[in-house]
Amino acid sequence: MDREQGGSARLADSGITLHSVISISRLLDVLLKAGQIDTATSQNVERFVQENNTYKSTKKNGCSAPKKSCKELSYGSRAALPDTHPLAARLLKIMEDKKTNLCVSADVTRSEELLEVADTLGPVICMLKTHVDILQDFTADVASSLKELAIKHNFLIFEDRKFADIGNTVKHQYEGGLYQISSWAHIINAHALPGPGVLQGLGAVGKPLGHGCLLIAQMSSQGSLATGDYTQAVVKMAEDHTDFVFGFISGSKISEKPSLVHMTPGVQMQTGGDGLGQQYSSPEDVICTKGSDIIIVGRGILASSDRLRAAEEYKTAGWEAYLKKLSQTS
Ligand code: 5BU
Repeated sequence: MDREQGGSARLADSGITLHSVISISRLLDVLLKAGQIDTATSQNVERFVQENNTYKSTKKNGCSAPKKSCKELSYGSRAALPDTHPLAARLLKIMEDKKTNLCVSADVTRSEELLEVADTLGPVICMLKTHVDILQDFTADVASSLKELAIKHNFLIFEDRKFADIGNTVKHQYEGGLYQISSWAHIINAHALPGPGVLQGLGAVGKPLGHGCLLIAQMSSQGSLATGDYTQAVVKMAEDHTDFVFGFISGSKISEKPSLVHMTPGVQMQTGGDGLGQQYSSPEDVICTKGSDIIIVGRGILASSDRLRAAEEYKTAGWEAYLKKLSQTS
């Protein structure tokens, strides 16, 4: 049986054609149709197979690009597409200009450290991701300083709030409370779980301000339930709300629309996990093999004794993977 994890491609590289009796996808089809397994199981297995495909083509630069139906466009070209959301266009332009697809996840608990991270790493990132509710000393001044640093270093601010309630509640959570997120974050994210009302509520606040939202289509944590049909439904919801949603949090490219941006957390040079469910992939794997656009890196940089040097290394790795991806489809 062909497990479809690279064996036939590897043999093909040596001029050998594999004739398999059955493939894993055919087997899944048969079992699904016979009612022996459910859709979720079938999709989980398919995902596992894809994620564990060890084949790296020797024909081009050693990176196995994802299946593509069309040519991969540069960040700059995507910024200029007519249906790209203005905020996504701004982001893609920053990425092109600064030659970076690195978003740093500034998961620190003191405001002074947050601002220090933003000022030090600002020159090498396209985006700074925050968790404002883990700060022990947040004030409105911190938000103002962060905004100034975003202007100084030309990056966008993404508050990783993961809104997941009815429209009326998320509207208040986004605009009000202690943090007044809409007054300083260009980007927020939301779970699609509550249905489109979550976007109506958030959009009522964010759209007039020119802000944008990412939908969480997949998560990097082990055993995440955001897979298969759920992920597909999130893609549809995003594609139906492109006046506010400009992309996804996902492990790989899940929409063929070049106007939508894919951002991936769970990135470190060393793959593995953190013992609390987080699962790591390398920048090369995320950008080149999985076809995502932006790497989100937290502890891979924050835990380093030289954060700037670590961020520069991630910036270079992410950018080289992007150039490799472009060269493979040009
Ligand atoms: P890390 O230190 O690189 O593991 O931090 C990852 C960050 O990305 C952290 O702030 C998480 O809350 C965030 N994250 C994630 O890790 N996985 C996800 O699926 C989503 C967000 Br959504």
